[in-house]
Amino acid sequence: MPANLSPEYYRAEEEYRKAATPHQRLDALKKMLSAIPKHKGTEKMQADLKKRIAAQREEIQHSGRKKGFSYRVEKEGGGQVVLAGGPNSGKSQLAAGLSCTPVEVAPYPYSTRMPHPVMMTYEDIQIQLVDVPPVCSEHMEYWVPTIIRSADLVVLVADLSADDVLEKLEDCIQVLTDAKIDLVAYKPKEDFWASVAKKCTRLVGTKLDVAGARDNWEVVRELYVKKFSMSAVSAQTGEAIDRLREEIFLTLNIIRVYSKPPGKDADMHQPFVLGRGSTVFDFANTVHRDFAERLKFARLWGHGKFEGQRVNRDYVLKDKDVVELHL
Ligand SMILES: Nc1nc2c(ncn2[C@@H]2O[C@H](COP(=O)(O)OP(=O)(O)OP(=O)(O)O)[C@@H](O)[C@H]2O)c(=O)[nH]1
Ligand SMILES: [Mg+2]
Repeated sequence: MPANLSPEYYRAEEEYRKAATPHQRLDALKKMLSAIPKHKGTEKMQADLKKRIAAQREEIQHSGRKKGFSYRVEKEGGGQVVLAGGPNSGKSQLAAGLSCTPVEVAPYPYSTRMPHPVMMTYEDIQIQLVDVPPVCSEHMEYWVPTIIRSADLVVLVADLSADDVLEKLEDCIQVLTDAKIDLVAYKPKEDFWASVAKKCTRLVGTKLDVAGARDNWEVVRELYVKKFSMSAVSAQTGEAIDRLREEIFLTLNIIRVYSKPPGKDADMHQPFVLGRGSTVFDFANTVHRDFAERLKFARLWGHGKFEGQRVNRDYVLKDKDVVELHL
């Protein structure tokens, strides 16, 4: 990534990262292209941006033609989690168990053919889960990596009832590596220009109720405990499913912040969801762009601070903080 890019460019790149619709993504890419300095040193970047703009245009046209269906899943709620794993590993059943909504489950492999988003409730927020067809070397729908690349978290599903669970996991990880997706424990800062996408991943072993599954879990754990955060559950009996909702929330690395208008009660029903490490300034920017520019200070109700403590814009917020913005 070359240096000497303007603040205008970085603003556009940030816009691209936060874009929720294909049209917003297209607008942001165009802004990035126009903000990039035009000289020999940026020729490759310009060409790359032009390619992405063309692909984005195509996606928009394509989704217009094929009414109501797009391989890209629009983000909803506090975060988007994709369930990736081998055929028949239990992804759909896990999506159903976590979200308490029906999802097509079948005893044969390749039963899921389309991306299927469902919403999971964790306390007072909703997190989007996306069930997708299997990831394996035998066969994979070409668009599955695209969905994985744009998700906020990958839940790598391992079938603990299968004695070849390790081989299946390795196969899945290899297929993703070939698709330039690197599964990692912690999400690094996103680099628009990186050719390999590093995706924060939690490994979830399922079908723990089946005989022999606990032994298989020990084997998986031993091998992967240093690489990923991990959980073992049964989507059939519901064992450890409640805990997994919380673990998914924690691995997403997000916090909830409640807005309190001055002189009024806080709205404790609809938290704003921000990335961990966000400041009062980021919160103000999320509430309203104008607020960030006009922000003088904030008052805070939360942990480790006395009630109504005055804090400045650089203050790093914690989960469940209540913030009163003063403009
Ligand atoms: N005993 C038990 N069986 C499970 C569990 N989760 C899933 N299954 C069974 O495993 C089979 C496959 O489940 P699915 O959820 O459809 O698997 P999938 O990974 O979505 O499969 P594809 O979409 O075909 O890749 C079904 O017969 C499920 O009933 C579980 O926790 N325990
Ligand atoms: Mg399925």
